Amino acid sequence: MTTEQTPTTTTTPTTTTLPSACPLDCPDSCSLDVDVEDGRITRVDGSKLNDYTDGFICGKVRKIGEHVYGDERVREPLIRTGSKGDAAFRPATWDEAMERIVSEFKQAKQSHGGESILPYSYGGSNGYLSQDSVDERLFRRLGASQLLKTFCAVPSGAAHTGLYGRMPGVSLSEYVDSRMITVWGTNPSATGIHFVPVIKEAKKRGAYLVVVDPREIPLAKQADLHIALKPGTDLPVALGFINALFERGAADLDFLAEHATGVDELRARAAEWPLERVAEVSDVAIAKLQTWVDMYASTNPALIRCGWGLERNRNGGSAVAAVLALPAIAGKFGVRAGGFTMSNSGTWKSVSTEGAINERQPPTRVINMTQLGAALGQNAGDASTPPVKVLFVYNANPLATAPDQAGVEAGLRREDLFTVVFEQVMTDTARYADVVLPATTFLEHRELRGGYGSTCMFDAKPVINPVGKARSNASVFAELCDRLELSREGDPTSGDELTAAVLASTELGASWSEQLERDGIAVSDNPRPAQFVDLFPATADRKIHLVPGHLDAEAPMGLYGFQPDPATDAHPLALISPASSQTISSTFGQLIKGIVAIEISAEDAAARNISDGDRVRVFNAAGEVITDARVDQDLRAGVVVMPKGLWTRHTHNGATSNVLCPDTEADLGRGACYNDARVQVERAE
Ligand SMILES: Nc1nc2c(c(=O)[nH]1)N[C@H]1C(S)=C(S)[C@@H](COP(=O)(O)OP(=O)(O)OC[C@H]3O[C@@H](n4cnc5c(=O)[nH]c(N)nc54)[C@H](O)[C@@H]3O)O[C@H]1N2
Ligand SMILES: Nc1nc2c(c(=O)[nH]1)N[C@H]1C(S)=C(S)[C@@H](COP(=O)(O)OP(=O)(O)OC[C@H]3O[C@@H](n4cnc5c(=O)[nH]c(N)nc54)[C@H](O)[C@@H]3O)O[C@H]1N2
Ligand SMILES: [Mo]
Repeated sequence: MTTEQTPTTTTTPTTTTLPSACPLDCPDSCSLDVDVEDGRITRVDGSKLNDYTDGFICGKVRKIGEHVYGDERVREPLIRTGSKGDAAFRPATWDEAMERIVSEFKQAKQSHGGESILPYSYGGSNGYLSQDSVDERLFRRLGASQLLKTFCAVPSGAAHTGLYGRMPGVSLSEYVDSRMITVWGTNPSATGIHFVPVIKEAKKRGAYLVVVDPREIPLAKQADLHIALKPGTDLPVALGFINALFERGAADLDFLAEHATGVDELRARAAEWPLERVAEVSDVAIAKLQTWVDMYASTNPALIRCGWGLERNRNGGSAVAAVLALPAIAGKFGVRAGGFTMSNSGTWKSVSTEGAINERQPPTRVINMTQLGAALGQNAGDASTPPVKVLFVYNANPLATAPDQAGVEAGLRREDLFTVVFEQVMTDTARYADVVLPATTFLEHRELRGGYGSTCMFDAKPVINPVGKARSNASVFAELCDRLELSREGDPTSGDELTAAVLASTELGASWSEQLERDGIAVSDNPRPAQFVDLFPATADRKIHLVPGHLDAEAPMGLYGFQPDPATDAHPLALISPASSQTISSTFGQLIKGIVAIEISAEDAAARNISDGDRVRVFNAAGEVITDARVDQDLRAGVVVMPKGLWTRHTHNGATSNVLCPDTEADLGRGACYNDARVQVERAE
């Protein structure tokens, strides 16, 4: 065992229970108890250390043993022997695999410059030790291209930061005390399960529940009001809401005068959206909109839980900004259980990994990860921009998660591209690699992570030895630095050194470090913040900026400018691809057996002569998916649904919704527009 942990309990002479914490990309950050028998995990369950997750966990992590020990686990370095995409490999030693990578790095740098190397990573680990630390050191010192990480939370982050300076949200457990809850563009029954009992309890105590989601998600069935808007129309809905508040004298002008800037400007922009026009564009009955505005204006305390479903389109940044402006306009701040929650990552905003990286970022070119297909295109390089010659993928599975799947696939097939995929399992992307490196899971390495929903931090030690020859990100990137002679005296590299370097970046680090050592968990200095009571915007003047100039300049139509639906007569249906309860993005996708269906409304199915179980072709100009149809009686017309994160094996033709997703950019932050896919569906013969 590499671990130095002391067992907390001993259930049988050979079973020890060790503490851990889940760093997967989910707001909840569960604390875990892991039973280990003879060096193998036999049980994973929740622990009570995190009182928000309170001892229960999702089904995915409960059976993570199938991921850790499954047939598809990558257990040793592999070198390609067949064609790209075939997953034909031979085993290799770490030494051989590393030497091959080092020689490709050197060659690419020599002939095309450092920018011909593209590191590609995303949400595989939300921890400070396995992303933006030693990996960044290597790629900065190589002078590699930079990756703009735009898959998720970027338009919403830009809006949240622009208006409130990343002011953390109301803690999710506080929602029990709210009298009105609006769940906007998030489906916690899949994506943050611990919020569901909180809402149930609030309802029991009499809270009024509104769900804003094109789908009838489980919470919508219990809601007092379900606003089943057309995808991508949250912006007009929220602006219409703001306008209605001003019009009926329900705007809190005193609060706004004291705490906000841009009030008149926002009011003028919202005035373009009378509820009649909103109803038409969003396809929501005006009576419903009126009831909702009335309830919100008259109920206190009221909370809005804003999720990520509304940001993944051309209007996403402005939509989130307008939603987050609502509590300010309606005067919902200044009391407990009033205000909003978006991401709570702002709890850790004082933490920086720069000390762990230990190298400044050189001014190299930036590539938007959402446009990987274009970046890998044969002719993407010219005299001023070198071609990508080496792609190093880790913490990500772009063939399954990036838009423009056909473009990504064509790029990965390029014979003159050298691709490394550093992975836990043989993903769709890994099948195209020249070299596959085996990565440890969080149960096999140390991870330091601060949550973005529940506001606690964990320093989780490994509970088992690495499976096979798997290694952690930190150790592999440090060795690559060594082999390339890029390491320097004083570079933090071990788990202890990296953890210390990260925590040293913030004044609060000493206190957190002490708590982590003593309790196994650190909590923020203000775990139950009340907005505008003991928590204020982190903007320079501590005010809410309702129309921040930099966002107004960035958005193509100005902030709050609406871009119409991209549907055409040929491709009239909006394809949305929300999270499913079986995967975390594409993680654990290998464990889903069989074909995954597309959900279509009864009305749209009937119009196309499609019955439940029929094989269908879902298509647009970018490509097609052949899969089975599931006719959903509860789904609104005009929308079809296929979960994000599917693998190529889950459809009949090996393409997923991502083949239909455009690589266009949202209005803010150049974020991905997955839900702007517009398609047609027909029966496949
Ligand atoms: N089980 C599980 N949990 C997860 C994840 C997972 O994959 N699986 N992923 C994690 C990650 S990476 C993230 S970012 C979060 C995401 O968590 P959520 O915020 O819940 O995000 P999504 O699942 O993308 O979308 C949420 C809802 O938005 C709806 N939606 C789609 N388009 C629109 C729209 O235009 N307007 C509105 N109002 N709603 C719309 C969808 O129908 C969906 O029900 O969850 C995290 N937790
Ligand atoms: N169609 C569609 N696609 C989407 C979305 C959508 O709404 N629609 N939403 C997107 C969202 S919200 C997100 S966040 C992205 C996620 O996009 P990705 O980050 O590409 O997806 P993940 O499935 O999280 O991939 C993480 C991979 O990292 C690996 N991994 C985990 N830990 C480690 C580690 O410590 N070291 C190494 N080397 N590897 C590790 C896992 O095995 C996994 O294969 O997907 C996006 N894709
Ligand atoms: Mo995400």
